[in-house]
Amino acid sequence: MSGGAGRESPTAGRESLTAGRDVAEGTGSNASGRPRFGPGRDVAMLVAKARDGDPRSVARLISLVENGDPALPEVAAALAPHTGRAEVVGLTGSPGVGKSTTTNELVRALRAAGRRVGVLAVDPSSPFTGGAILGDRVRMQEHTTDPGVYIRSMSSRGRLGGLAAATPQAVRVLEGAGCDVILVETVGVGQAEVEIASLADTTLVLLAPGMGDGIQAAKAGVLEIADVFVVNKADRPGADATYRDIQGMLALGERQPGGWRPQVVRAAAIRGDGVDEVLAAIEKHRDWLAASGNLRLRRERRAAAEVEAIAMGTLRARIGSLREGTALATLASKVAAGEIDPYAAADELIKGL
Ligand SMILES: Nc1nc2c(ncn2[C@@H]2O[C@H](COP(=O)(O)OP(=O)(O)OP(=O)(O)O)[C@@H](O)[C@H]2O)c(=O)[nH]1
Ligand SMILES: [Mg+2]
Repeated sequence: MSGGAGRESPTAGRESLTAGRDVAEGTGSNASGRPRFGPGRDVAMLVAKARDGDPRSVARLISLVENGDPALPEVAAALAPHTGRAEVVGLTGSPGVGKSTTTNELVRALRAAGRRVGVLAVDPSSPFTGGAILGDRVRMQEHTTDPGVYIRSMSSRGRLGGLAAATPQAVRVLEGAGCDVILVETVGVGQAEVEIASLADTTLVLLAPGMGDGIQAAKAGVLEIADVFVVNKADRPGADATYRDIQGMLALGERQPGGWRPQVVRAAAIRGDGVDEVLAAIEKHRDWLAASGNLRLRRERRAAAEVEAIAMGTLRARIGSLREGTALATLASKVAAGEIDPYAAADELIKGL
């Protein structure tokens, strides 16, 4: 496995598997000159190569996920036996708080410990890969030639269900490719980030002094999802005040007996300071998860959300296609004419799905 992020061309891996397949029925290779795939075998082959650590295959699989390719059920089935073991760590927080810098340092420390690391930088707010992602790449460049690290940016590209639905699948790809630890960075502190963060075993919420983050975090419900708070930019004035704010807020919060008390760690990621402490807090949380039975619970909750997101996506697509069919039109004219009530019509519609 190698750092696909640094080498990948901007369009690499973007064509869908089905597109490749269409071309494969033509002249022998697709437009980009890649060898063609035969139906059925292509997914198995891609997954096998990804498992061997081929970064291009990992990149293509994640592109399939990102684009909502019709081959996804097949991909998920091929990956399933190889998933469920990696540690997933989410990093979230306001723009510019230092998520990528911290991620970069965590990657360095994890690599030094011999772990294989995957990084997903997820931007729920922008439909296209933009500047923030480029920044991420620059920030993490030192790892892009390390075969033990796979870095990938994802944007929503207008996909139905958004990144909240796609991210768990991308995590599965990285797990399948042999990553021991997967770091998921999401920008901002909105609802989408909360959803994405909730797929992690351990969620880090980053704050920085002078950004009014304490209040922001409380507002956005981020307090509930944080397992570890990282007060980054501790080299700047005001870090102690931010630290005290968070501690104060935590003191007010109620916890069940034996529940997890979020850790608060000070760091200056830009200098690599505090990174060992962040890792120690992650490990401590992981130990608590395992000892308390919460690891299994969290993962089951995550799987439930994943299944639900896929089912909702399927239902939404089917309901969407009903609009084009006659069933809805027929029911609508009956409702408009007062022949049946809209609830009965909705029941009728659902029965027909
Ligand atoms: N002073 C100081 N600056 C830092 C520290 N960590 C990161 N920065 C700087 O803060 C800026 C933003 O850092 P990033 O790591 O890109 O932040 P981010 O949260 O990933 O940003 P987005 O992905 O755009 O939301 C950069 O200029 C970093 O060099 C730190 O510990 N101290
Ligand atoms: Mg970033």
